[in-house]
Amino acid sequence: MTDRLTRTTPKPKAGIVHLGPGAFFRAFNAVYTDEAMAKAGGDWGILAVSLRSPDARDQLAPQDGAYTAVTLGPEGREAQVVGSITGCLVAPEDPGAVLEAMADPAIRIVSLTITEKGYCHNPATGKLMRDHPDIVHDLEHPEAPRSAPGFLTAALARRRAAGHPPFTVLSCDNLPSNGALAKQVVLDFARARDEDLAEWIANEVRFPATMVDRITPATTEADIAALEKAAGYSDPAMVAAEPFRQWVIEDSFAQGRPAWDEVGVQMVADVEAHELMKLRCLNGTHSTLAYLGYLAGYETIAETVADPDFAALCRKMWDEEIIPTLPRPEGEDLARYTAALLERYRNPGIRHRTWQIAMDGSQKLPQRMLGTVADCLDRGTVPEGLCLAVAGWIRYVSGTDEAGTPIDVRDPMADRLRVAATSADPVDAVLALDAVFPVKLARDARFRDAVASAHDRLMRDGAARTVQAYVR
Ligand code: CS2
Repeated sequence: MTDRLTRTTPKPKAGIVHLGPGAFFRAFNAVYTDEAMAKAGGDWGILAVSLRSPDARDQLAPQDGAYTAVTLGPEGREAQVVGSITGCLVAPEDPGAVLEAMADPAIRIVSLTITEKGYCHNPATGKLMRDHPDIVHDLEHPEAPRSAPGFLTAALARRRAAGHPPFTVLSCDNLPSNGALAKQVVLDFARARDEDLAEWIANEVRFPATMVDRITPATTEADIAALEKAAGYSDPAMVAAEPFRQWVIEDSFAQGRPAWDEVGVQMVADVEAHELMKLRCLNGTHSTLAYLGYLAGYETIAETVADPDFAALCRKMWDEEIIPTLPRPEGEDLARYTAALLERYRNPGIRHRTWQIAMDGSQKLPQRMLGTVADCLDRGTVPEGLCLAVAGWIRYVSGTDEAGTPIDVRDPMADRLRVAATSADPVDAVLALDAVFPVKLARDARFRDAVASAHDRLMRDGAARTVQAYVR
């Protein structure tokens, strides 16, 4: 039998509860926090909470919370054992235990990586969806919630009732103004329960914004086997990510924070310019490559950008469409940033599947592409590359690829999207979905016509030839 991983450092005391213990959290928040504690101390261990599946707990518990973070560089791999996780709870098994942990005054930060759809908001308006099934449930059962807004509100209510100061809510998802969005959904939820509670939250709780960046594909059996071969132990909780990482945080914490600034985190007064740069340059082209690359038959991002036409597609979109809409964040050079991005996409050590990134497009498109499109239109230009990407998404969510094979489309709106994208008039039917497309944009004939013509072309010539025609 192969050996198991064991803890190499003493277990810290928990100061953070983290919702969403997936691969990204384990390659990012938990690593930075581990390094910050090693450097500067502090009781900032992390109690991880899964809102859905027991997988993370089942993998982490036998290892007492320890796991291996592997860095996959173009020239090889490096491994580090991470000890910042103190335990892992599975919310559906015992929501009361999660609330109790969040209400404990030793917890000073509750951080989130729950993906876009975890906020239960309308992506086009940023408001809480009152008719979301989890929100309906949580308003009826506030002490046994399912959703992140439900847990945050109930835990804050307990702290207020007990006279404890609130925790800081730290959103680490790829959403613009993620702090303000987290605040919005929590306040919308709290208002539906108790106006006084909502007012207390509005006045007392900090919701700093963050920009997070590290490419971290889902861990595969092959990753686990490779680590086992190299290190001599089997670690099902391991993660593998690229060498690059960047975390920019608005420095607004009511009760302290780990010494993240000592391990490379940028603590700043305003995150917005960094956030826009990352969401539009990285996530915008990532999603573009995901839809068009998948349709062209490519399995990973590295394979997609090995095709020179797809690499040229990114370059052209950055130079002509995306960068002109961006303010320059302090300390960044956008030409250098995007050149480095292409190298990150090319990293052959990272097998990031186009199918994985293609997930949840209805929740991702607004901040990744549509804001840029709207800004271009306001400036009087039609961003053909982004319109092609939107058309690629419409083609993708129809649920059948270019060879007629079904696509496993994962999206909370998958059914509605398929109906719209396979209707007689797919582009108009999809643009009419106002949870995704702001009405002003959907009504802009320049946008509509560019998407429609790209969609016609995709249907006629396929993705590879359409991309080629766009870049040449
Ligand atoms: C990706 C992101 O899956 C996706 O949608 O675009 O997870 C991306 O890898 C990260 O934002 C990189 O920081």
